[in-house]
Amino acid sequence: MLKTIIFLIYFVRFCDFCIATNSGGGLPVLDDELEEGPGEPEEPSTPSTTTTEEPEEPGEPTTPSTTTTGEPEEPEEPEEPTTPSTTTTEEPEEPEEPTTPSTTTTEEPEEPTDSCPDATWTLFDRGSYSWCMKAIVQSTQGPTAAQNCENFYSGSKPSGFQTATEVTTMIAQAKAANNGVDGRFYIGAYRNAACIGKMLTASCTKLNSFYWTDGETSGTAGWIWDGVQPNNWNSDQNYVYLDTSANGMGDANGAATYAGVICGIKAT
Ligand SMILES: [Ca+2]
Repeated sequence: MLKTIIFLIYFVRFCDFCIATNSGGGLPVLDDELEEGPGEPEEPSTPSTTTTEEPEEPGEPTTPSTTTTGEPEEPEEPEEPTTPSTTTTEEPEEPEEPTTPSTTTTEEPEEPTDSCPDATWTLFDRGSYSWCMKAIVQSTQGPTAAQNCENFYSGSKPSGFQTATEVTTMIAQAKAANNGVDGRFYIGAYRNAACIGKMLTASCTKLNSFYWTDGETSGTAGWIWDGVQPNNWNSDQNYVYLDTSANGMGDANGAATYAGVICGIKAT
Protein backbone atom coordinates (compact mmCIF):
# COMPACT_ATOMS: atom_id res chain seq x y z
CA MET A 1 0.00 0.00 0.00
CA LEU A 2 2.69 2.35 0.86
CA LYS A 3 4.57 1.45 -2.22
CA THR A 4 1.45 2.15 -4.19
CA ILE A 5 1.11 5.57 -2.72
CA ILE A 6 4.75 6.37 -3.38
CA PHE A 7 4.34 5.14 -6.84
CA LEU A 8 1.35 7.30 -7.38
CA ILE A 9 3.05 10.36 -6.07
CA TYR A 10 5.99 9.63 -8.21
CA PHE A 11 3.74 9.04 -11.13
CA VAL A 12 1.87 12.25 -10.68
CA ARG A 13 5.03 14.22 -10.50
CA PHE A 14 6.46 12.35 -13.34
CA CYS A 15 3.29 13.01 -15.27
CA ASP A 16 3.48 16.68 -14.55
CA PHE A 17 6.96 16.62 -15.71
CA CYS A 18 5.87 14.93 -18.84
CA ILE A 19 3.13 17.42 -19.38
CA ALA A 20 5.31 20.30 -18.81
CA THR A 21 7.85 18.88 -21.12
CA ASN A 22 5.36 18.02 -23.78
CA SER A 23 3.60 21.32 -23.62
CA GLY A 24 6.87 23.12 -24.09
CA GLY A 25 6.27 25.00 -20.94
CA GLY A 26 9.71 24.31 -19.84
CA LEU A 27 10.48 23.25 -16.49
CA PRO A 28 9.07 25.99 -14.29
CA VAL A 29 8.68 23.84 -11.31
CA LEU A 30 12.08 22.43 -11.64
CA ASP A 31 13.47 25.82 -12.27
CA ASP A 32 11.74 27.16 -9.27
CA GLU A 33 12.99 24.40 -7.24
CA LEU A 34 16.38 24.86 -8.64
CA GLU A 35 16.28 28.54 -8.07
CA GLU A 36 14.80 28.20 -4.68
CA GLY A 37 17.12 25.45 -3.70
CA PRO A 38 19.86 26.19 -1.58
CA GLY A 39 22.77 27.18 -3.68
CA GLU A 40 25.52 24.92 -3.84
CA PRO A 41 27.83 25.87 -1.23
CA GLU A 42 30.41 27.92 -2.84
CA GLU A 43 33.54 26.15 -3.03
CA PRO A 44 35.64 27.57 -0.49
CA SER A 45 37.54 29.96 -2.49
CA THR A 46 40.94 28.84 -2.15
CA PRO A 47 42.43 31.85 -0.73
CA SER A 48 44.40 33.52 -3.30
CA THR A 49 46.74 33.99 -0.53
CA THR A 50 47.47 30.39 -0.78
CA THR A 51 49.55 31.03 -3.74
CA THR A 52 51.11 33.91 -2.08
CA GLU A 53 51.41 32.00 1.05
CA GLU A 54 52.92 29.21 -0.78
CA PRO A 55 56.08 28.93 0.93
CA GLU A 56 58.67 30.11 -1.29
CA GLU A 57 60.94 27.52 -2.26
CA PRO A 58 63.81 28.04 -0.25
CA GLY A 59 66.19 29.67 -2.54
CA GLU A 60 69.50 28.34 -2.76
CA PRO A 61 71.32 29.70 0.04
CA THR A 62 72.45 33.00 -1.19
CA THR A 63 76.00 32.38 -1.31
CA PRO A 64 77.47 35.59 -0.22
CA SER A 65 77.98 37.77 -3.20
CA THR A 66 81.45 38.17 -2.13
CA THR A 67 81.99 34.55 -2.78
CA THR A 68 80.55 34.65 -6.26
CA THR A 69 81.97 37.97 -7.20
CA GLY A 70 85.37 36.73 -7.01
CA GLU A 71 88.20 35.61 -5.10
CA PRO A 72 87.82 35.92 -1.44
CA GLU A 73 89.01 39.25 -0.40
CA GLU A 74 92.27 39.19 1.23
CA PRO A 75 92.00 40.16 4.79
CA GLU A 76 92.73 43.80 5.07
CA GLU A 77 96.17 44.45 6.16
CA PRO A 78 96.22 46.07 9.49
CA GLU A 79 96.69 49.74 9.03
CA GLU A 80 100.14 50.77 9.66
CA PRO A 81 100.36 53.00 12.61
CA THR A 82 100.49 56.54 11.39
CA THR A 83 103.99 56.96 12.44
CA PRO A 84 104.42 60.39 10.90
CA SER A 85 101.86 62.14 13.01
CA THR A 86 102.89 60.18 16.00
CA THR A 87 106.44 61.07 15.36
CA THR A 88 105.52 64.69 14.96
CA THR A 89 103.63 64.90 18.19
CA GLU A 90 106.12 62.87 20.08
CA GLU A 91 109.06 64.70 18.63
CA PRO A 92 110.65 66.44 21.50
CA GLU A 93 110.68 70.13 21.10
CA GLU A 94 113.97 71.47 20.23
CA PRO A 95 115.40 73.26 23.16
CA GLU A 96 115.35 76.91 22.59
CA GLU A 97 118.62 78.25 21.74
CA PRO A 98 120.02 80.08 24.62
CA THR A 99 119.65 83.71 24.02
CA THR A 100 123.30 84.32 23.99
CA PRO A 101 123.03 88.05 23.39
CA SER A 102 121.20 88.76 26.60
CA THR A 103 123.38 86.28 28.41
CA THR A 104 126.42 87.97 27.01
CA THR A 105 125.00 91.26 28.10
CA THR A 106 124.48 90.09 31.63
CA GLU A 107 127.89 88.47 31.68
CA GLU A 108 129.59 91.56 30.47
CA PRO A 109 131.53 93.19 33.18
CA GLU A 110 129.37 95.82 34.62
CA GLU A 111 130.27 99.38 33.96
CA PRO A 112 132.26 100.58 36.90
CA THR A 113 129.97 102.16 39.40
CA ASP A 114 132.67 102.44 42.01
CA SER A 115 133.71 105.83 43.18
CA CYS A 116 137.01 107.40 44.11
CA PRO A 117 137.80 108.83 47.54
CA ASP A 118 136.57 112.21 46.36
CA ALA A 119 136.05 114.29 43.24
CA THR A 120 139.69 115.38 43.11
CA TRP A 121 140.63 111.84 42.08
CA THR A 122 140.24 110.75 38.48
CA LEU A 123 138.38 107.48 37.83
CA PHE A 124 139.61 105.10 35.14
CA ASP A 125 137.71 102.04 33.92
CA ARG A 126 140.12 99.17 33.65
CA GLY A 127 137.48 96.59 32.70
CA SER A 128 137.41 94.26 35.63
CA TYR A 129 137.92 97.05 38.11
CA SER A 130 138.15 100.81 38.38
CA TRP A 131 141.21 102.73 39.34
CA CYS A 132 141.53 106.15 40.89
CA MET A 133 144.52 108.46 40.47
CA LYS A 134 145.49 111.77 41.91
CA ALA A 135 148.60 113.96 41.60
CA ILE A 136 149.88 114.81 45.03
CA VAL A 137 151.92 117.97 44.98
CA GLN A 138 154.49 117.51 47.72
CA SER A 139 158.22 117.54 47.11
CA THR A 140 159.60 114.06 47.42
CA GLN A 141 162.44 111.79 46.49
CA GLY A 142 161.92 108.38 45.01
CA PRO A 143 162.08 106.27 48.18
CA THR A 144 159.67 108.50 50.10
CA ALA A 145 157.02 108.87 47.37
CA ALA A 146 155.13 105.79 48.52
CA GLN A 147 154.89 107.10 52.04
CA ASN A 148 153.52 110.38 50.75
CA CYS A 149 150.67 108.54 49.03
CA GLU A 150 149.90 106.51 52.14
CA ASN A 151 149.96 109.66 54.25
CA PHE A 152 147.68 111.49 51.89
CA TYR A 153 145.15 108.68 51.53
CA SER A 154 145.52 105.38 53.31
CA GLY A 155 145.90 102.47 50.94
CA SER A 156 146.99 104.52 47.97
CA LYS A 157 150.37 103.93 46.32
CA PRO A 158 152.51 105.49 43.60
CA SER A 159 150.52 104.56 40.51
CA GLY A 160 151.33 102.80 37.29
CA PHE A 161 149.58 103.47 33.97
CA GLN A 162 147.46 100.92 32.22
CA THR A 163 146.98 102.92 29.03
CA ALA A 164 148.42 105.87 27.17
CA THR A 165 145.21 107.72 27.91
CA GLU A 166 145.88 107.41 31.59
CA VAL A 167 149.32 108.93 30.99
CA THR A 168 148.08 111.95 29.06
CA THR A 169 145.17 112.46 31.44
CA MET A 170 147.40 112.48 34.53
CA ILE A 171 149.96 114.78 32.90
CA ALA A 172 147.18 117.36 32.62
CA GLN A 173 145.91 116.65 36.12
CA ALA A 174 149.40 116.94 37.62
CA LYS A 175 150.15 120.20 35.89
CA ALA A 176 146.78 121.60 36.98
CA ALA A 177 147.39 120.42 40.54
CA ASN A 178 150.76 122.17 40.43
CA ASN A 179 149.08 125.48 39.57
CA GLY A 180 149.80 125.03 35.89
CA VAL A 181 153.53 124.73 36.40
CA ASP A 182 155.29 121.88 34.69
CA GLY A 183 157.00 119.46 36.98
CA ARG A 184 158.09 115.88 37.54
CA PHE A 185 156.08 113.45 39.57
CA TYR A 186 157.24 110.04 40.68
CA ILE A 187 155.07 107.15 39.59
CA GLY A 188 154.70 103.51 40.61
CA ALA A 189 157.45 101.87 38.59
CA TYR A 190 160.89 100.49 39.31
CA ARG A 191 163.68 98.96 37.24
CA ASN A 192 163.64 95.20 36.88
CA ALA A 193 166.57 93.46 38.57
CA ALA A 194 167.68 92.00 35.24
CA CYS A 195 168.06 95.53 33.81
CA ILE A 196 169.66 97.34 36.73
CA GLY A 197 172.86 99.02 35.58
CA LYS A 198 172.04 98.45 31.92
CA MET A 199 171.25 100.76 29.09
CA LEU A 200 168.54 99.94 26.60
CA THR A 201 169.52 96.66 24.96
CA ALA A 202 167.89 93.90 23.03
CA SER A 203 166.91 92.29 26.31
CA CYS A 204 166.29 95.49 28.30
CA THR A 205 163.83 97.48 26.27
CA LYS A 206 161.51 100.41 26.87
CA LEU A 207 158.75 97.94 27.54
CA ASN A 208 160.44 95.47 29.88
CA SER A 209 163.20 97.33 31.73
CA PHE A 210 160.75 98.43 34.43
CA TYR A 211 157.71 96.98 36.17
CA TRP A 212 154.59 98.49 37.75
CA THR A 213 154.80 98.55 41.53
CA ASP A 214 151.21 99.28 42.58
CA GLY A 215 150.17 95.62 42.36
CA GLU A 216 147.26 96.32 40.01
CA THR A 217 148.55 97.91 36.83
CA SER A 218 149.57 95.48 34.08
CA GLY A 219 150.64 95.41 30.45
CA THR A 220 152.95 97.64 28.45
CA ALA A 221 150.51 100.11 26.92
CA GLY A 222 151.30 102.63 29.65
CA TRP A 223 155.00 102.88 28.90
CA ILE A 224 155.09 106.30 27.28
CA TRP A 225 158.69 107.49 27.40
CA ASP A 226 159.97 110.93 26.64
CA GLY A 227 162.57 111.09 23.89
CA VAL A 228 165.74 109.27 24.86
CA GLN A 229 164.29 107.99 28.10
CA PRO A 230 164.85 105.67 29.78
CA ASN A 231 168.60 106.31 29.35
CA ASN A 232 169.74 105.11 32.78
CA TRP A 233 172.11 107.96 33.12
CA ASN A 234 175.10 106.95 35.30
CA SER A 235 173.54 103.51 35.34
CA ASP A 236 171.67 104.26 38.55
CA GLN A 237 168.30 105.54 37.40
CA ASN A 238 165.92 102.93 38.81
CA TYR A 239 162.97 105.20 39.53
CA VAL A 240 160.47 106.59 37.05
CA TYR A 241 158.86 110.03 36.91
CA LEU A 242 156.17 111.62 34.79
CA ASP A 243 157.30 114.90 33.22
CA THR A 244 154.41 117.20 32.43
CA SER A 245 156.57 119.30 30.12
CA ALA A 246 157.81 116.35 28.10
CA ASN A 247 154.49 114.55 27.80
CA GLY A 248 156.12 111.30 28.83
CA MET A 249 158.25 109.44 31.35
CA GLY A 250 161.88 109.29 32.24
CA ASP A 251 164.07 107.26 34.57
CA ALA A 252 165.86 108.97 37.42
CA ASN A 253 168.00 108.41 40.45
CA GLY A 254 165.69 108.24 43.40
CA ALA A 255 167.76 110.88 45.14
CA ALA A 256 166.30 113.55 42.90
CA THR A 257 163.64 115.68 44.53
CA TYR A 258 160.58 116.26 42.34
CA ALA A 259 157.30 118.13 42.64
CA GLY A 260 155.27 115.26 43.84
CA VAL A 261 153.89 111.77 43.14
CA ILE A 262 151.01 110.29 41.18
CA CYS A 263 149.06 108.19 43.66
CA GLY A 264 146.57 105.47 42.80
CA ILE A 265 143.99 103.29 44.55
CA LYS A 266 141.21 100.96 43.54
CA ALA A 267 137.82 102.53 43.37
CA THR A 268 135.35 101.23 45.93
CA1 LIG B 1 166.94 109.34 32.63
